[in-house]
Amino acid sequence: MKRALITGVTGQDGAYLSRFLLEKGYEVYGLLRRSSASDVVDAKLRWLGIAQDIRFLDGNLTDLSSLLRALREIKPDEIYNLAAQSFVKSSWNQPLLTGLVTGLGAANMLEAARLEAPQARFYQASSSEMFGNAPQNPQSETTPFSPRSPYAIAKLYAHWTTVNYRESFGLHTCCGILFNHESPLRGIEFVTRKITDGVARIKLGLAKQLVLGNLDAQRDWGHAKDYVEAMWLMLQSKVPDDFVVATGRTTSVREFCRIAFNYVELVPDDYVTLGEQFVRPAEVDILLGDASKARDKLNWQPVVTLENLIQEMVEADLKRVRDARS
Ligand code: NAP
Ligand code: G4F
Repeated sequence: MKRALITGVTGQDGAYLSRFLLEKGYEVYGLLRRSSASDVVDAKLRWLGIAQDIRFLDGNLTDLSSLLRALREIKPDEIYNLAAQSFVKSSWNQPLLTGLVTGLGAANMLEAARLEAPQARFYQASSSEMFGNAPQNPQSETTPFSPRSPYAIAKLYAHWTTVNYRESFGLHTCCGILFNHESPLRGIEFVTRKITDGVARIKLGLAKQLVLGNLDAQRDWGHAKDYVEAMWLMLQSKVPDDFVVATGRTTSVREFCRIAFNYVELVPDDYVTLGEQFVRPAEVDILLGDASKARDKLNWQPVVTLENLIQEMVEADLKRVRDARS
């Protein structure tokens, strides 16, 4: 039975990846950081009905000793480094924390792997945010990076450190340059979930408006459950490499709103207002991925369409809001 260690196990991707690996027969270990909200921190894993199947280890990406101890104890075959301060907007308010967790945290994890589990295959959660306002659309593995947020800068440090550990020490490390991926388990602060939650509240009479920032930004949105499969496929490949994972379709926030409101037979113009507080100091205007390398070398392609993703998210939020009311 293979063993996998997931950092960020309580996040959106950690939850879907855990389910995927459990279904493949893995022993799944998750790094859990100490929280005063320990009764709810595993909510996403419980939503998928798998919290009891994860073996939790106490640790934090900023504490190298905890990572060394975790790896010494379980000697995993595969390590998925998903933990991060992952909310781009917060990275301007907490740039040092973002650098520490999202950037140096990955270096800590790689160093722990080099010392305690050098045979383990290592996945790093890199991001399309690293492309910034790229000179060309779509973006692929050869597009130059041009980060526009403290988050993207931290991810770039983690990305190159992961590549460097492959080249310097021969570790089997892969970076997945994932474009935005969403699900009913997406954090409520991200725009897609904020919209589907807002649509549900408005439809059920609990809210009158939805305040958003830049409606013209465009993102290449896929479903998280498709993207965690790509993570796993990368680590099954004999030769470690880096891959873009995307749908190849880009959509504006405005159009995402239209589809979500339309699903409950409403129109966004009656409810969406603009709030300066949600506009970023520097924006990434458009992201559009070219995942042909992942398709050709990993035989990966996304299954869920944007329309189906939005439908699933709106339905889940309608149910959540109804359940909370009753
Ligand atoms: P997420 O839902 O925000 O989850 C982040 C996870 O990191 C949570 O489990 C969180 O734990 C954990 N974490 C934060 N700080 C930590 C620390 N100091 N030590 C240990 N754990 C810590 O993120 P996601 O959407 O699942 O994304 C997974 C990864 O992929 C992230 O690295 C993200 O930056 C990257 N990524 C995401 C996307 C996307 O569209 N979703 C695209 C590209 C890359 P708590 O539950 O305790 O907060
Ligand atoms: O949903 P977002 O906050 O995601 P963003 O910034 O693209 O980052 C996500 O995807 C990255 C991959 O490219 C990941 F690396 C990262 O960890 C995260 O998962 O914002 C999407 C777009 C932005 O252009 C933002 O300006 O939506 C725009 N937006 C407009 N109004 C808003 C809002 N974003 C948020 N969060 N809230 C708004 O009210």
